Amino acid sequence: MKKKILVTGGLGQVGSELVPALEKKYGKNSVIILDKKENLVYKGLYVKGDVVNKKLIEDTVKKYKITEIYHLASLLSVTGEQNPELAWSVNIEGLRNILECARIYNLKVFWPSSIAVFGMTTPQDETPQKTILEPTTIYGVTKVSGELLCQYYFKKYKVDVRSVRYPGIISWKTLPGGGTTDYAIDIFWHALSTGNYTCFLNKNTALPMMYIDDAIKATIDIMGVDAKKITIRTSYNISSFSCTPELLATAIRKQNIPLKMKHATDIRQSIADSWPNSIDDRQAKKDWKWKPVFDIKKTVKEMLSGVTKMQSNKN
Ligand code: AKB
Repeated sequence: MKKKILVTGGLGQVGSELVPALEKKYGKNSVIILDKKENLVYKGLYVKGDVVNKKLIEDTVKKYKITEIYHLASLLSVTGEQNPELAWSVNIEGLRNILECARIYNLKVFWPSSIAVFGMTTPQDETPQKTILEPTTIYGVTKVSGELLCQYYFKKYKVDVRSVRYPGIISWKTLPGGGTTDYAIDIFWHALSTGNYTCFLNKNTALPMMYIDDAIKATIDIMGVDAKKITIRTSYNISSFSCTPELLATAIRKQNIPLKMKHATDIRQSIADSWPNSIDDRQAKKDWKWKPVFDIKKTVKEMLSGVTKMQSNKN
């Protein structure tokens, strides 16, 4: 059967880079985006709508004969804290709608979890695959609940749903919105415009990060392996590199970009403090041969050239 892929949140930070990668792999007409944002950029098939609208999802699945869903639509950690009720409804009701459709129409699903599932009681260094999950944010609560819901649908209904826990994702094509790890993107835009950046995290706050190309690779890789290889049906730890604001600023300066950084912490500091410093991803490496390509130096080079391009297009 021909693959027909629905990407919810397809116009967002990850979606806007996943969609072209899927089109490249499976063909131009294989992807349909569902997003509540106004579409000003995507030339392919696009449905405007919200993932909490179950009927719309079901109608879209039937109309386009969807075989797989990449369900990316989600509120992140900071926007979640601003509106916990909305975070619950989008992140949990939205996921349940997708899983229900997957159960009825026998669809394969990718859904991203996050390092936000971890909390203050989790070991913070080389955080294990199986460990204490007591998040402090509503975003983390929805991700833990979502992981368990995915596992439940797999065990009870044999829905082939696969997941990875994204770390902070660093990209330049679209701006992220509402995350705690977003400083690792903002810093490049400021470094290349004013040369000054006021970071909302302390200089020594370590967090797991990943360049977008590796996040896309993990997403496509896990969906491509034989189902028998997937031994974790909650969500896999994946890791690339960890950095602090200070380390990232130093890596930027090493590329001959003068950057002055100050710090003014806010609520995001306490969220970051509850998340791991680094992640143990040996299970993903073992089960489906996960291997990142971008270290901090390569990421900084890509970001500097990408953000420079974006800024010169704007002027
Ligand atoms: C956030 O900061 O909220 C996200 C995440 C780590 O899931 N980038």
